[in-house]
Amino acid sequence: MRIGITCHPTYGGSGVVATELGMDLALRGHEVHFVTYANPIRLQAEIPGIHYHEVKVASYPLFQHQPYTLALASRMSEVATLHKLDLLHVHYAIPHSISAFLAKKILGTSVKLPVVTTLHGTDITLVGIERSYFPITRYAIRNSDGITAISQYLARSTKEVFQIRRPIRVIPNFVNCDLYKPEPGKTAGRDDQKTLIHISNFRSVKRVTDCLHILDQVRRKVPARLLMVGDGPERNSAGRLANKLGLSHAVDFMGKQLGIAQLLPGAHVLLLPSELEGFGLVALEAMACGVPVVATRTGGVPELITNGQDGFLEPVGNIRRQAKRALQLLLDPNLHRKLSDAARRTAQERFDIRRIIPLYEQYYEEVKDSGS
Ligand code: GMT
Repeated sequence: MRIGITCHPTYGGSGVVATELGMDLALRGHEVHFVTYANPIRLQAEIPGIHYHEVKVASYPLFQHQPYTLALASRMSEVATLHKLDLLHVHYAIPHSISAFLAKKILGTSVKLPVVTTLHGTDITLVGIERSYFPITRYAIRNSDGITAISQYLARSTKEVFQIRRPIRVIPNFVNCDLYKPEPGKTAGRDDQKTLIHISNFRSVKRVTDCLHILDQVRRKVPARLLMVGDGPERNSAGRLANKLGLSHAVDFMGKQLGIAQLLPGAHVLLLPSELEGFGLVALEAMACGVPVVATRTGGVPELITNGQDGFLEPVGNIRRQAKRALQLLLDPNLHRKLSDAARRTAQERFDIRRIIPLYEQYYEEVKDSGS
């Protein structure tokens, strides 16, 4: 198939999923056209079958905000015509789904361009429910030819909140278990100091400061450091809290990193204290690397982690219990090994890229055949 993909090309789960999906589709023989304003950060453009089309947004003094959504719609329609796209797959409802809808309108009825929208989490749970975006998000969901969500939780809440009656196909996030894999040598011999890791875009929904409070409690019993990977609005308040708690020497704010698959195997535990997660892709990446996760019981995370078997789930904001779980893992090598092995198994048996990509291929065929 000839597939167009649009995503937010920046650091973030939905862009990562879209990019990995596109690259794997290309490796499976499809022709894949990315249409975005910048090269998605993980895109390996040298893979045969991968094409990238930049969206240029012309500025004009009259515009206080440049109309990216419109420039994107124009570019989508051009790429669809030039490359005879069979389907357009957009990730994150706002604004991509609306641009795709407009692109279809530009093309008119003589050209078929089915649009699949994948919902990732905050496009529904935060942005979509904002008063200014609610009607257009609902319109986008109702008017896409196919809708997928990355967890049962997200499909359910989308249906409830936006009163959607049509089916939403759940296709979970995935990981490449050949790239994300344990490297026992990386933590062996590091028992003098344990390593906790947190990876996110440092938005308030991630509750990054909880990681510092957890580290504070852990360090009362075990020498430990915390790697804080990523950047975003809460970066400064996290830095200030680290100072206030006297933890600056034990916390490494590493900023945005590309080599997550190389960083993760060196950690003993991943912390994911989020208020809400549509899925929690980084938890899956950690599990594939055999790194047990201490996460919050929220959103789609319980569909990934089975509490006590391949990770731990605790209530949002309950630092004491999250710290206790991290300590259990750090102090009991048998428990750590058991959960590490089980986490890797879960990633391989349920979420490996080879299992999930065919579900998208099958869905594309269904949407195409349904004749939109
Ligand atoms: O986590 C973020 O805020 C980034 C966001 C995105 O769209 O880039 O992530 C969402 O999509 C990921 C990939 O599907 C999911 O694994 C994350 O759970 C989801 N984030 C939230 O719902 C907060």
